Amino acid sequence: MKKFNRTTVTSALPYANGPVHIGHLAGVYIPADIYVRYLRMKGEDVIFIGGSDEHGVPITIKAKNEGVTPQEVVDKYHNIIKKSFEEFGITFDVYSRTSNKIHHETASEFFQTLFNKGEFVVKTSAQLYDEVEKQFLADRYVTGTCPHCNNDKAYGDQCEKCGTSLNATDLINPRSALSGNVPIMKETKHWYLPLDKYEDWLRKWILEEHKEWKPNVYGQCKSWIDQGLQARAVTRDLDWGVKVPVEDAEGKVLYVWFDAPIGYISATKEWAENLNAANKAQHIDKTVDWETYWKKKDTRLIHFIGKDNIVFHCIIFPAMLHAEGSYILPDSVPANEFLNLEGDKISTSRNWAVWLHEYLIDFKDKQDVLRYVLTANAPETKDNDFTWKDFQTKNNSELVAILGNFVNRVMVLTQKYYDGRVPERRNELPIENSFRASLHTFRDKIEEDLDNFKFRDALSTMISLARYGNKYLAETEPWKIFKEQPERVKTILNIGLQICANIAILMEPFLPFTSEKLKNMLNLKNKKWSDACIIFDLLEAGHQLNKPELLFELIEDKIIEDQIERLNSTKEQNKMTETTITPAKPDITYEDFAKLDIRTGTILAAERVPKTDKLLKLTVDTGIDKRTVVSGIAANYDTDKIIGQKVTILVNLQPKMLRGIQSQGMILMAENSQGELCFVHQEKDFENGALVK
Ligand code: B3M
Ligand code: ZN
Repeated sequence: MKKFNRTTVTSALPYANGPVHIGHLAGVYIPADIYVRYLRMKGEDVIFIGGSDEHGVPITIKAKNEGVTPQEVVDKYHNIIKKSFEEFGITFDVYSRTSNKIHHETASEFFQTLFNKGEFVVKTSAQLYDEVEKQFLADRYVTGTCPHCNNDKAYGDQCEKCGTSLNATDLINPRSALSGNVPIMKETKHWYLPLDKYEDWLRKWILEEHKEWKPNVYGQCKSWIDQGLQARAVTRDLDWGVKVPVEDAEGKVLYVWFDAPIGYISATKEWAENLNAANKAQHIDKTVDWETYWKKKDTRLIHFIGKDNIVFHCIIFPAMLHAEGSYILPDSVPANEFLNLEGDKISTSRNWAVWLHEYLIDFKDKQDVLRYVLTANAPETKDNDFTWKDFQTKNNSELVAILGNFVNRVMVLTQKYYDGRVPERRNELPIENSFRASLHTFRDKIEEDLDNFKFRDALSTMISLARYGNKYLAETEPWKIFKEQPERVKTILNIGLQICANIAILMEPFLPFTSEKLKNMLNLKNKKWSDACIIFDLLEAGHQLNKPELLFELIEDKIIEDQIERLNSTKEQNKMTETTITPAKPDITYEDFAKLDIRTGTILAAERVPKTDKLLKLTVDTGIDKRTVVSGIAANYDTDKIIGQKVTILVNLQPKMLRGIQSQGMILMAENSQGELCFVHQEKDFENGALVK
């Protein structure tokens, strides 16, 4: 094993185009925070880097939709996200943002270095361009018909109906999402990172030298490399982002995935600057150097991310760092799979999520309950599901019934029998001897698991110490023998309290708020990670404890039902609004519109057209005449229900033969996303033949 003297931990920079939810927490930030807290408790030199990813097309789309600037969008969400992380005890050393000046400078310099070294290739290609908006269209900005499933609302990067990834140029009938116009193809120049050039190097570095990476990460890298790597454009035609710092790059910015990982480096610079300034102000003679954390060979770099970011952190960013030449490479990338919510993929656009800022409104001060459930259920090796029922069960049957109950019984009995003073331990029986001999295995196991990023297992070992404590109480029953064997009870409660104290230390990385509370109750001070499970007497006899308080409380069915109810209504709403709203049609002139002769009318008679499901033959009084119109509304209206119905009718449509009947005109109907039709009729009872204009 290589010897490291410090660790740089990064966690994916969330896009500042929405708040963060439980999926973010479970996949990235909780594991990273547990890991960092653990290293800190061991006294290691570690920095924990975070920040918001504030560039990219989705942010510009959001800004456009909301009629604000991209900067306003990221300011809003950066603050919400930062606050959520603070509230959940994610202890970043710095939480930066990529719209900061320091980041623009750092990313720009990085690009410049690669450019000067001749690491890019320049290519010109034809891309979709919106002539009305005078703008090249990112794939997301183009909609059209999916060539695979015919969905006419597919996006240029993906068809959400059949899930196929697309290029905007694959779409049939592409339209600009900005203007609705048909885009043209126009030549544009971009800088590409030739990943093919690094293929052999990557193959060796990952597939041979990092066989220890998590199987899901290693597997994804292998499949990318085996498929053959291609040059990737690292610039875009966009006006939001880090300007491309070379000549002849007007209107171009760095691709968001080029600048975002450099954000880890910029954030580290910011951290060092801030810390040095603070030290100086306090006359502390200590400075830190950001480069130590990124360039020294004895620094270990670890990226915590979700599985959709693997290629960027294992292949593209390392290739960038390698090309630059002066940086270290990640030692490990413990990516997680996805967390689903009640069986469905978490989705920001469909509001299918448990948002962190909302959780705390309903579950005040229960950060650790969520931290616990999300760690116990972490999608470490496969996708996992968060359900409210499971949340309740884990709270009630594990946190309350095992952990809380054990601590509470020991504390309350000590309070009752000894006024909250730690009793003396006199004689130990075999049960205590064997426990004492095995105590170290709890910490050993937790360390081994944390060192290997197995957070679920580590948490479960911590809980098993409380489980052991409960079993010990059940076997020794101090409350039953207090009268007959007072000395024995002293020993039992002393041991119980030592277990509580060990738990208070071991739980800190996982449940920091509860650990704090328990340490206060135990009046436990200045204990280190290395004390746990080694020093048996963490609490001396005679030590005064504070008043016991409950660590956790039961969550009632009603609370859980309300959450489920809320999700159900989200589901209903989504069904209603999955309106797959038809994209806007191209503009027409007023003259085009004026050609339409639309009038008010009344249905006089209706009959089904034989052998069809949809068609009705209607007789309509148009004010001008009484005429026959064939209309496709039979699925929605019975013939006898629509006699006398006021309608709006296009009267100058060329007559057309439908099933042998000449149809003269078109009744205007509105159609919702479910294909249901309804009449468009006037609010007042106007005479037939009134002009609609
Ligand atoms: N913002 C994607 C994401 O939030 C992206 C991560 C950047 S890490 C450098 O999933
Ligand atoms: Zn499709």
